[in-house]
Amino acid sequence: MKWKIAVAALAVAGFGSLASADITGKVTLDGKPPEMKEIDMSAVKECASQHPDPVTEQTVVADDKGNLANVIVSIKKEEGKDLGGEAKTEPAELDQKGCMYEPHVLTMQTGQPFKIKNADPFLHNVHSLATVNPPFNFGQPNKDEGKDVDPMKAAEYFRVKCDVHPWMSAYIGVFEHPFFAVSKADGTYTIPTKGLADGEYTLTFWHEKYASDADNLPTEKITVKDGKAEAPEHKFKAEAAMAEPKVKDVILASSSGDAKPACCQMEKVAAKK
Ligand SMILES: [Cu+2]
Repeated sequence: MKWKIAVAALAVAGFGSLASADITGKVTLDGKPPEMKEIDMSAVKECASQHPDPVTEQTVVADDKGNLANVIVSIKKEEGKDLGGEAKTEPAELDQKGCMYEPHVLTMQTGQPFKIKNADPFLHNVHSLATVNPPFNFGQPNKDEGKDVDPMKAAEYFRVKCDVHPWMSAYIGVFEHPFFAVSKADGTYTIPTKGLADGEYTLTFWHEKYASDADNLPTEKITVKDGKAEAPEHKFKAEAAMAEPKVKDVILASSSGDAKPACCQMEKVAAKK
C-alpha cells in the first residue's frame, strides 16, 4: 500500500507546484511605521456618519511587524522587449465608499477594461492627474454600479482625487504587460507568471511615500524557473517618511532651486495642475 500513498503525495505535490506558478515575495518597513493622521470628515455629515470608527490616512499602511501594504510590484519591461502573457480582460475597478477610495492603490494593464463605481448616494468627482494617459474628470452624483472609463493607453503611475472631498486620494499603476501586483496587509504579493518565459528579471517597487519616482524605483533581481520565483524580501526604510513632503514643500523647493525630494513626483504633478 505504501506506493499508493507515495503516488498520491506526488500528485498533490504536482498540483501544488502548478497552482503556485508565480512570483512571490514580501515588502516590509525597516523601522517604526509613521503614525497616520486621522481623517477629519466631521464637516461632511454624509461621509462621517458612515464611519463609527476613526479613519486614518492611507499613505503608509503597515502592521506592527513592519509588513507594508499598497506597494506596487511589477516586472520591469526592458525597452523594445515584449514580456508576453495574456491581456487582462476582467475590469479593473475603483470604488468610492464612505468617502474613501477602494482600493487605495489599484493596478491595471493598458487596454484593460476600467470601471469606477460609487457606493455612496451622493456626489463624488473623479479627477485623474495622469500626464501620460489622457486624464479624465467627471462627477458621479449618485450610486453607480460602474461607469466605464476609457482603458489606459500607456504605462504610468498617477493619482486620482475627489474635488468634493479633499482627503480622497487613490493611486493607479498601469503596465504594458500583466505581470504586476499590489502588496497586501501582510506585505506579501503574488504575480502570476502565465505566459512569462523563464529567465532573469528585475522587479520594481513603487510606494506613494517611499518610492514614487517612476524613473528611479528600487529593484530586486529574480530568476524565474518553471514559472516560479521567490523574490528577496524588499525593505523600505521607515525614516524616509519622516520628511513628510507636502505639495507646498515641493513648490518651495522648486522656486528656491533646491533639489526636489525624489519621493514626490506625483505631488509635484498635482501641484502644477
Ligand atoms: Cu468624494
